Amino acid sequence: MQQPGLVFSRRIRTTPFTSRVMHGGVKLATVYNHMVLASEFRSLKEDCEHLCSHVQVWDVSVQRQIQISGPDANKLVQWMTPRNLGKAQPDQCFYVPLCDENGGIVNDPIAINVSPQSWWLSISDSDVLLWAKGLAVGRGMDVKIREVDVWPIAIQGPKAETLVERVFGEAVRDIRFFRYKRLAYKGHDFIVARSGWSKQGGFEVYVDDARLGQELWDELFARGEDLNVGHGCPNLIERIESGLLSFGSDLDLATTPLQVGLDRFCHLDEDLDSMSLPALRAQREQGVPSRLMGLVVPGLERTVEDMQIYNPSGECVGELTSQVYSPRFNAWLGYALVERAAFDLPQLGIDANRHQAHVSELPFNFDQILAHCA
Ligand code: THG
Repeated sequence: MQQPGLVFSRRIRTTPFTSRVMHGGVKLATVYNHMVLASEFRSLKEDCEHLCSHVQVWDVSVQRQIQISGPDANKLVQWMTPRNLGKAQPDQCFYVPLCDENGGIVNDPIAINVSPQSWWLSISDSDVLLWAKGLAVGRGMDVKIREVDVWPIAIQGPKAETLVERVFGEAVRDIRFFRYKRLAYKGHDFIVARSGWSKQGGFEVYVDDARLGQELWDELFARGEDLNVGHGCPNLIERIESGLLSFGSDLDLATTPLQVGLDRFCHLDEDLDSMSLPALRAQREQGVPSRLMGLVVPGLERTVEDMQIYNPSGECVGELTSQVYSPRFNAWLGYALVERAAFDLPQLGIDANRHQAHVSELPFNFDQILAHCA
């Protein structure tokens, strides 16, 4: 089936790298934070294999930076998240669920404390700017909130460190997971973090100068030729195999961190000024009404249209939030929000109950999956 193209405007924004991504042969794109994001180059399978063997450069400008600065910046950001920000090191990338007064997830950004009174929230796909401004105005807080001109590039894959070291020098090797350094490129300091939305290892460069960013992009491709550097983007197969969650699909305002396995980022026993703590504490007491689980169907080589999941009596006990066929495991992999009554079932029906899926914790337990697929 022919799919429609995408029209760019000030509503669906391009990035400094869009023409390069197009020359790189992007086949499918989506919209995220009102901005274009590639989703496929050759095919999901080939993109995934390349990502897991070599190194890719991703235009992840859609990871917009919401800057919250001013005397009340720390207070506002802490109010928005149940994770204790007091524990953030100055060079740390802090994965923080943002939750509303019911514990519902507003967004799940990476927060960086860029200077003593200033945070960058590297957001997933929802309008954090409006939420933060509303809270600040409502509470009369002394902060400035804006989306800054930053367009992150991700360099991902097993050869990412080699490539990034060629451009930024050997200091790159000393950056630990979810830490960052400011490293010079052509005389300009960029934030370079060991992070990225894959489990293949790699870095993210927070490009805050569009022209230099384009030179950096071209240099990564020039210097990476012998490493088989390629174009890429967040890959559906790889991210599901790796257990990474996607806001808007697997988590949203209707779910809390306790339901989607982000408990470790909620410091419920600490004395924090955070709006979601009472609701999250109450939910911990009562137990969650549903939770996100992994589903596996060995040998099922396609996706399914029916988003419901079923118990052995054929009753609907939840819904799929993400799914993909994994060539590596020759299995269909899904995430599902499963209702409490079905928590202990080892299998659940999918695809109008035509297939039985093995239930797994997230992230998936590969040994268990391989045993099922054997
Ligand atoms: N990088 C940056 N910004 C982002 C993303 C990113 N903004 C949008 C989106 N991705 C935010 N969501 C996530 C979700 C998961 C992770 C990062 C961002 C992630 N999680 C690791 C995990 O689940 O194992 C580690 C989390 C931790 O231990 O702190 O990487 O990718 N800049």
